[in-house]
Amino acid sequence: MTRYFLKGEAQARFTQDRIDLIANLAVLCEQHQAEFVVVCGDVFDSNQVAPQTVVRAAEKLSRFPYPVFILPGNHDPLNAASVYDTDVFKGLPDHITVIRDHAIHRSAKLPGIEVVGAPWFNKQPTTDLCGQLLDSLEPVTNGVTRIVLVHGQLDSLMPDTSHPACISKTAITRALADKKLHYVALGDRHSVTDSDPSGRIWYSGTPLATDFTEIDPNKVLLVDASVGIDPRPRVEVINSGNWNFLRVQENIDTPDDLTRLSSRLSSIDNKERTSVALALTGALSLSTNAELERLIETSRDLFASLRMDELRSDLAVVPDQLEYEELALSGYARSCWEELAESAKQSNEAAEQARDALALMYRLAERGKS
Ligand SMILES: [Mn+2]
Repeated sequence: MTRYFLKGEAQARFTQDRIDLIANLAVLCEQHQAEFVVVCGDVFDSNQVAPQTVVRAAEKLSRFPYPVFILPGNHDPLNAASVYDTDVFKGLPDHITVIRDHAIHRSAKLPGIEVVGAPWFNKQPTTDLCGQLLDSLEPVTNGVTRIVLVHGQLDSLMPDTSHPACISKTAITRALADKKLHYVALGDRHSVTDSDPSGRIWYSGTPLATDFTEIDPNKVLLVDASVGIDPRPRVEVINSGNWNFLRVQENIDTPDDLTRLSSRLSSIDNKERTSVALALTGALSLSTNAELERLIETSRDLFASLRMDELRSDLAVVPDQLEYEELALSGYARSCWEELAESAKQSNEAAEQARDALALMYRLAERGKS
């Protein structure tokens, strides 16, 4: 997965961490005595992902000591270009299963467990794939726990449910009542979501954060299927990732505000795995603005990335009399400054350009002083 704001080594670290996550999950399984893993779609960002990524992920999977069930999602659907039809995936050991149809999977290693899923075959399904699967299921035999793997958006969480591929929660609730399943593992949302009071319909979110929009990323769910049938499954949220995509919102008017921003940035742990988007508002003097630019410059190399979120920022740089005097300009430079300062007071596009020009002049004149 490439992120336009991650450059060079930060992108390489992100890519590697996503692959290492597979081995880390095995460690978590051991720690928590989990017996198998289900992954509900979008293991890969796309079927056109770099061959190196596929080979490396498959190699880690081939060493994974627990059974894994992988459901193709909208990013990695089972179409003609499917990543799951590559030789490396077809050569994976038997305990790594890609869900390719509605067949029920049982394993001698997992007595009393059934896994079934609704894979995506293309990026734009025109029907509720989960509902279709549930229709085809018979009630579960006594003593068996059946887990259903689904990918997509649950209608109960959507503001607009008109899309034909929306997953009907009513259909799931009905299937639960009909004893066709015990637990629905959902994928697509990147935030852990307990989607039903029964505790049987969960999005596990994303095991490694990928974007600024996620609410509760870096998590996996530990589900106790042995008590899954009655009265409700025990589900524990476990940390699995350590990337952070952080929006830092601050109002910057004075040098004190800048100090606050500076200490907020320096207090962030694990900077090399943190991407920061600065959403800054306020009206600041040229000297404070120059300080801010220095802070951004020095912080940038510490973080995986650090940039101004222009859409969410609104900073006006306003020269003050003191700065003018401090620079002790004369001759042409002085009249130029005065003219620009006059334009900067307006509230039009030219004023914005004048303020930018003043900021530049301030920096150059300051540099000339030292
Ligand atoms: Mn998806």
